[in-house]
Amino acid sequence: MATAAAHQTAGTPAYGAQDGTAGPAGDTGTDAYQRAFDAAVAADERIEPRDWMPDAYRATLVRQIAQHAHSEIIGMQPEANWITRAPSLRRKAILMAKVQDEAGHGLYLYSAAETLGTSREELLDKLHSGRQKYSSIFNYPTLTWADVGAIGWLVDGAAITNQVPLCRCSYGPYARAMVRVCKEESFHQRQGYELLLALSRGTPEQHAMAQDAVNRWWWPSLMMFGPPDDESAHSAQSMAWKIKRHSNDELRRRFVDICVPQAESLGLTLPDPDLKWNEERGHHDFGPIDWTEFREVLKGNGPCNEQRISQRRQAHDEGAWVREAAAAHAAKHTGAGRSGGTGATRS
Ligand code: BYC
Repeated sequence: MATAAAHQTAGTPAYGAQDGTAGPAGDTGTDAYQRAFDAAVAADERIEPRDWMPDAYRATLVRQIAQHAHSEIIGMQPEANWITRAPSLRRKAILMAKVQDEAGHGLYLYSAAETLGTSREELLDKLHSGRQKYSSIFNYPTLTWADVGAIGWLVDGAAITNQVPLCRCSYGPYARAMVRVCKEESFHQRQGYELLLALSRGTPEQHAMAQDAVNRWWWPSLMMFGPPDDESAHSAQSMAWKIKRHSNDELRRRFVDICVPQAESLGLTLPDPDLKWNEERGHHDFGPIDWTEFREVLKGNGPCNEQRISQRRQAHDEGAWVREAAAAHAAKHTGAGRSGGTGATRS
């Protein structure tokens, strides 16, 4: 919420008591808080960490932001796989920067989740034990160099289509994190497009490699937007709370419409014989998505699910000494501050 004062001037009670027991003067219980929350959402104001919010709103945000954060850090793996094999120093530097950006996105998102009262340790534990999801897309392998281009163009393109509306999410810290993430994702999408264009205009073998990558990544990219609207468990409530601004199908249609002319400029074909412009609907029609495959990937049966999680667990275990050293360093400095030390012991 923008400010408590803004609510008072709007005739709604000020926020602050997270347990909802101390209502505004003359009002007790959570009802007044609920009304103020509803009014803030209706007025397109931002809900901030110290504002009262319904438990289910908080839980939905933690679920979505955690899944998003996990996707960013798991999403580093398929591309990092190509850093040592990038075909030039320029491509290597670009790819390293991109993969580092994904780590940064994970950090912004875990921090946003922490503002909701959940710790990063708890979320990582849920990821490692399979109790929280990450995006289905990262369970597919990167078989050739062209896959790096296809991920940038299609996967980051889909991510931007999904995430630009999240910059207007009702929860302030998530919305603000998305602004920076989207700027960086735009760079990622362009590097993918430029990489595919170079391959497409290269030798016949390079063109074929680019086409093969697009063939394999197209359908999984469409699945990134989530199940069809009539099977989306959370969409209606998330849209009512203005966490999501558009339905899964709406964003998927928008993405297809964006990609068709881009594929033409790339000189590549999208692997869907049913893809055609529908004048009446003002959108492209496209063929059926294999939702059985999507459900299997979510159940853990995609081509790389096991590999992704075991590599993540291994990286976490191998990083234990860094976390321990950081905690010891922080404790040393906090201790020095508390004891009124002169700072002489600080490094
Ligand atoms: N994969 O009711 P629904 C990136 C789950 S990272 C896996 O429609 P909702 C990048 C869903 O969680 C991009 N699970 O859910 C990084 C729910 O399960 P639970 C990641 C999926 O939340 C590195 C169930 O299916 N982006 O760009 O209303 C390199 C029912 O679905 C998927 C985000 O995370 C999926 N694709 O809508 C390059 C964006 N789809 O929780 C690039 C933020 C659905 O009930 N998230 N499920 O067990 C969102 O916008 C929404 O959460 C979704 C799903 C649109 C994904």
